Amino acid sequence: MRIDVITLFPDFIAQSAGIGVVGRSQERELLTVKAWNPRDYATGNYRRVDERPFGGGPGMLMLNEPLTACLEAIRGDSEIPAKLIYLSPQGQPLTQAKAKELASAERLILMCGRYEGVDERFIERNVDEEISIGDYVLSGGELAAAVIIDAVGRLQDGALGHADSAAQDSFEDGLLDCPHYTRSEAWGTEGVPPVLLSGDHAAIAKWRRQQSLGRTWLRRPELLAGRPLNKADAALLVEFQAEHLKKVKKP
Ligand code: 9D3
Repeated sequence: MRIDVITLFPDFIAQSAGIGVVGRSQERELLTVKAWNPRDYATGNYRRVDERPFGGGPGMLMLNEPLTACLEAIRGDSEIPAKLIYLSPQGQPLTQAKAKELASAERLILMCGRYEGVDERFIERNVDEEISIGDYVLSGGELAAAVIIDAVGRLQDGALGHADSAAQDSFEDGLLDCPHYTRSEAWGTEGVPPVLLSGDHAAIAKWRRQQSLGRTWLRRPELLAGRPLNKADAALLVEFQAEHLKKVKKP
């Protein structure tokens, strides 16, 4: 897969896509991330990339011409067709389902806004999808692009090791992860649920599933709302809820 990114901060994109699972995906040529700077397509002595909005008011917009020239250069750099995705607070929220859909494309172009954003006509003419990463205010689209590159890059075939195969992910089955424990010189096994030390793999799997269900119920009940549980899961959750009630009701 290839991802081209339009950004006034190409170094940030290159750096963030250079680490961890995504960095390794690039080294193994499962993924290529290329950042393009509209400033390189700006004209005049000042190479301006911002402009005042029609109608006045505070703040600037991205200047259209450098964006258009940059996009043309990107489209000309490869024959592979690509959707243009604009990262913006007005977009559809990113989900794991959307990440999967994007991960199946051969090529994507991500556009990061700065200032107050992009001329609506540029969006109408060029943008295929608008995506937000959540309901909070960022100062530009770069962190959102890095999030998408990470979510999509790790889904490329062969990117993940066995341990965190995509099928094991929290959200893959719509539940939060169970708690984890490891060796500690200082803490020993104190506070570690005994079942994890039992060596009984079936009991451990059952406990983990129950913790996933229970924590989802406690912390993110909306994830369970539209989701019928099978008999085994329903029984595990009822047992967790009973245990939880005992704990919180103790005088
Ligand atoms: C005057 C109101 N503006 C500033 C408070 C609106 C505004 C413009 C530009 C708010 C944020 C931004 C920059 N944000 C992004 O480019 C962005 C973003 C985000 O802020 N939140 C969640 N997802 C995304 S994706 C791109």
